[in-house]
Amino acid sequence: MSQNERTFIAVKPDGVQRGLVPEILSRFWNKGYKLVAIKLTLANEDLLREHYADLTSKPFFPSLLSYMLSGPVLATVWEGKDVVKQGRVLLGATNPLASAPGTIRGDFAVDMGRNIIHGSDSVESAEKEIGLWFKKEELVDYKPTLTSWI
Ligand code: FUP
Repeated sequence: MSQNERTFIAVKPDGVQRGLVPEILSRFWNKGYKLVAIKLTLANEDLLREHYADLTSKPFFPSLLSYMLSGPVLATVWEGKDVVKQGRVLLGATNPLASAPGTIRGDFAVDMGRNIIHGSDSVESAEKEIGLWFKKEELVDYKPTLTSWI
């Protein structure tokens, strides 16, 4: 845990198409985190096989793949104290039926296969995922003026 910890958060195709991007970005900004990278992108199968390397043998992997390829993904990187763990708290449980109200999945989703958002589950995964989805020069280094007191 550090002040400069980073996490990878992706709004999945259903979240983008349902217009949930502003709501989701607001939740991270309002919590006090700093956005350091953002892009709307179409994933490809090679990227997703690396991103979900531990899930490729699961029976649900083909449907996860086609879901993640069904439209643009908003890839983001956020920075701040304990952002990996706190990001997962903001997201809620993987299965939206188990996600508490007040969390992103708890408020906006009902289906595990359409759970609108991804967040890194550890600092190590975050480093791997940031490297997969972003080039080094896409991560912006700046001092936030609005959140520096949080
Ligand atoms: P998470 O870390 O919350 O994204 O959850 P996982 O890495 O375990 O799963 C990645 C994605 O696979 C989930 F967001 C949804 C999907 N999934 C299923 O569709 N069925 C399952 O049984 C488990 C995961």
